[in-house]
Amino acid sequence: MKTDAASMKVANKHIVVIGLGMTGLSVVNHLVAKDDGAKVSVIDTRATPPGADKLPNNVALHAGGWNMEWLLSADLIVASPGIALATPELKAAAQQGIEIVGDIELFARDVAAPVIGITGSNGKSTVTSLLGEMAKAAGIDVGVGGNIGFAALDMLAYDHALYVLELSSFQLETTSSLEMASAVFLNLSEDHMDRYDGMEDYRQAKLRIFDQTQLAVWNQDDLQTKAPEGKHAESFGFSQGDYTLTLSDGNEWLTAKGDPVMAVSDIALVGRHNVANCLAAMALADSVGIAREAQCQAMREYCGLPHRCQQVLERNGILWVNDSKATNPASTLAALDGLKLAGKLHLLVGGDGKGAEFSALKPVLAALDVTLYCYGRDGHAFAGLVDAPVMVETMQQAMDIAAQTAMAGDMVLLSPACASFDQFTNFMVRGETFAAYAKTITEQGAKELATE
Ligand code: UMA
Ligand code: ADP
Repeated sequence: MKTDAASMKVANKHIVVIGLGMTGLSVVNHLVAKDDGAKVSVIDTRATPPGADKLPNNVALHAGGWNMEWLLSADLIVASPGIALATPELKAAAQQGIEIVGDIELFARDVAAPVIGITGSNGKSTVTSLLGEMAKAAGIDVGVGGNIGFAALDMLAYDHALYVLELSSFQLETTSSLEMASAVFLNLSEDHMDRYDGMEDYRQAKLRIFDQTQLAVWNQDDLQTKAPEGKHAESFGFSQGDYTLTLSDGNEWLTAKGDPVMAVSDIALVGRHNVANCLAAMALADSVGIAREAQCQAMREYCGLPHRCQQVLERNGILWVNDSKATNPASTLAALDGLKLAGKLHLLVGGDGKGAEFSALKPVLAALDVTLYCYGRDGHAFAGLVDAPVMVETMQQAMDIAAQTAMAGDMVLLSPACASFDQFTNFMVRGETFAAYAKTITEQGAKELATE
């Protein structure tokens, strides 16, 4: 642990933590473990915040709204990523000069090993976990966490030799002193428009990842990700440039700085977007000296995380695919890219659209034999994309109809282009519900057929 001035900033202070979800709880535990005289209080605007039962006894909680007395008497506010800095209460605190940081800033102040950071609109978790696998294959004691679903501060207790951090734009907004060995901005597409004043505002939040990195890695196919000049020692491009594809004997090869490393056909992950993800992961792996053989081993073996274009069931020749993590239009486009089916596509879309615009899907859907099922709060926003959409209230209703109409060779794909929060706790619960319900209704259908 660092013992410099930065790390001492929280000693003997009144620290108010905003939010008691995964982040808030990790912040509380981190601050309490320091045992340095700081008084820690928590505010969560939800009536029953998820972490309340795990809160240490000596930490006070105000739930169900704001407590301005606590907030405005704080020496330091640690805000969870789910709470916007533009919230009037936080703005009032900022105007009084109270410092507001996030969990990653606290992580930055105490981390004592190299850090690699990954941001972008899509592919963050895939690249983060793949890079983690590469490091493990090289025998490195690596911590993998952040926005991927394991709070960054919870990793510090393990004293890892390397940290691979997935960073959301929300986390980057509240981070100012994270020094990294390398960092990547994978791609930019519309997301979180309910939190940003347009795309440029969102992009600027993501570009903060390059503020203090030795090596900046950006996507040469997406110039919006380009690292600003002069802020870092080195800069590499992927997709085109330093980490790219070359052709050899008619086969595509992942190629690093002119060196053909592995045939694309040997990558275990499926989909064109994952080729770009591999190139980005290779650039980051090189930055900390992970051997090429370890990189290749991970790329040959790693099949990806659940809820990302994951085949969950094949029954009666019908394939059920869970892409619940497709929470914006670009990720749904990635799922449809190059999709070849013997039969029809039954595509389930809808949920919480986060203010997004879905028209980019229209020409892609026009080229497919598809039935579009629109459900959830913003399902109506998809209605104009095809001629005869199936409009329903819930994902399960869409699945019932799909199960009744699908034939051998068809695919039922949940790739909703929306967040899940209108009807589910999170994208994982949505994906698990999809997988479980697919089994239930196809088994029921089989029994009905047997008794006919
Ligand atoms: N909330 C309130 N009041 C509060 C605090 C939170 O209403 O006082 C709401 C938020 O608006 C949000 C929900 O509660 O809808 C969760 O917010 P949170 O900040 O408590 O979230 P955590 O449980 O701490 O989870 C966060 C990330 N979530 C968000 O940024 C919304 C998780 O990423 C991340 O895995 C976790 O920290 C650990 O780092 C999830 C996510 O959806 C997967 N991220 C977004 C994305 O990937 O697009 C950014
Ligand atoms: P993130 O953590 O940024 O949400 P994930 O790796 O979890 O990214 O993938 C989220 C969704 O985006 C999935 O539907 C996945 O298939 C898709 N996806 C993954 N990588 C890319 C990419 N490079 N470009 C577009 N979509 C992608």
